[in-house]
Amino acid sequence: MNGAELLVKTAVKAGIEICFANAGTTEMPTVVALDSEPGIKPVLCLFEGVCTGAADGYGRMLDKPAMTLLHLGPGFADGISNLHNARRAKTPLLNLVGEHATWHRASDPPLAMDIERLASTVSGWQRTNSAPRALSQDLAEAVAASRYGQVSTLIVPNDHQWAEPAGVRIATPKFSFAPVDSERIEQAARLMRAKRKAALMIGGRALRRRGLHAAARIRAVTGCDLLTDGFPPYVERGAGLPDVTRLPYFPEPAIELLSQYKVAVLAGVKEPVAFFGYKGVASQLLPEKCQKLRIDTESQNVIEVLEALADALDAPQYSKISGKIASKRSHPAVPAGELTGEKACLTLAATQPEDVIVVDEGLTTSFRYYPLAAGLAPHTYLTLTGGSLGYGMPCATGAALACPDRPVINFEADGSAMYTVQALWTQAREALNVTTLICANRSYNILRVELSRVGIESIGPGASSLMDLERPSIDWVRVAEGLGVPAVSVNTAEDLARELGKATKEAGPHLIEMVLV
Ligand SMILES: Cc1ncc(C[n+]2csc(CCOP(=O)(O)OP(=O)(O)O)c2C)c(N)n1
Ligand SMILES: [Mg+2]
Repeated sequence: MNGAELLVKTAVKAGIEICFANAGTTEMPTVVALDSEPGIKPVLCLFEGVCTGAADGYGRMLDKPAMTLLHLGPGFADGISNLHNARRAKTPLLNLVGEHATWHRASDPPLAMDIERLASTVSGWQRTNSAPRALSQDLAEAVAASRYGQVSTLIVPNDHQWAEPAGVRIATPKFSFAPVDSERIEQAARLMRAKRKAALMIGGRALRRRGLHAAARIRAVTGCDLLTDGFPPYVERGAGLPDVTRLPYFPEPAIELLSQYKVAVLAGVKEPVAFFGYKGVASQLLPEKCQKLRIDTESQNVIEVLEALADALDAPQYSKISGKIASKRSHPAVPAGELTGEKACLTLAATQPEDVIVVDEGLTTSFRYYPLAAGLAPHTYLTLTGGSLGYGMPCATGAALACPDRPVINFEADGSAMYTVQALWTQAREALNVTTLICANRSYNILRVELSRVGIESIGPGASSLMDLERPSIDWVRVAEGLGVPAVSVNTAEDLARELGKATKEAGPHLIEMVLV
């Protein structure tokens, strides 16, 4: 067995089932080794930002890592933006990066780059393999580290992949969460029993069903409100589940909302901060006087931590309190007439199928959607946690591969879509059930909103040319069809409802351009 086969066998044993790849000469042994192991599905992505974003989407859905295979420093650099989003989302993710042969590196060949420095900006765990015989152990450690909710990066020299080390055993990842800190739990229980206005801010795994149930139990006995950050990576939503308030994007309304709380217990999230610094507005969103307590660490399972707190408060089981706390089923109607952002949100809420995964990168068009969706049929909702554009299409691609039996709807702003539009090709090739809704407002609209916030209402032609997406306007139907995805353009709510209904029922990817007024 050569080093590359050792890597692939170790990955299979560690539960890795998919590899989003864009490889080159330095990764060739690993490319070949993937055929020796049917356990890993190789998926070609035509840009590394698609590989990393797809691995993020896959990891968010299954809470286990997908693997990427990236080419040297330049390939890794292409993927960094979505690795940043994955890091912010605390997604388990494994990168395998090829490096030049050890004996060749010193001659400084054209593609040589400081991969370790690049990797360190996004990786919670990283290593450059030092010997072929350590490859299996390195990979097992990388997978184990990723399971806590972080990006792991293993850099492997090309000659180590070809080498055939003798007598190496396939290693298995050793992974377990740190135990719950019972003193912390007691402290939190005391705080929450004190009958002061309390917020329970939850994030990460806490927004999965079991975490939500535990949070609801805590709410049932303490009356606390349930909140999450502005851009949660993964939330299970819908009728039967407790609703979690999302912090507004701009700091002023967020600060206003949080000003009522005397106590904030944080689980799976750090203290919320403003997305940007605006002169005269605080960075921290919780009031200074509010008593804050984080009850988990990154190495604990926040679900277990919340369940321990619910038990410490003698909270009844979820089935006993769900009638009081869970969202009731709502049936919003399809609106009529010319499509606006608001009507796009209403139409999606009225039409989305049960069990759908909604990947939201709809920015100024989609922000009205979240409150409309609390009472819909159960579904999963993913957002742009790290703020780096171009996550939506790749993330939808990875989510669809993780959950092939579920429909995926990608609510996607037109500017953001163009960063990683190559993902459509992978959706076509893999026949993925993704329906992309393009929000064609033909501008970087949010930048205009940000400008008017600081009082600038009129801008010159130069600045304006950096914010409009006209001259030419993007022909979304042809872009999609050119990449193998059937597409239509709509400009009324009725047409959108009809096309969305059709697209989500038909197998394979679809794109609907929503021309917005
Ligand atoms: C990688 C990256 N580049 C640039 C930006 C800055 N930026 C934030 S929003 C935005 C424009 C978004 O336009 P679009 O996706 O069309 O959404 P809209 O504002 O029109 O709703 C830009 C360029 C960013 N957040 N991330
Ligand atoms: Mg736009």
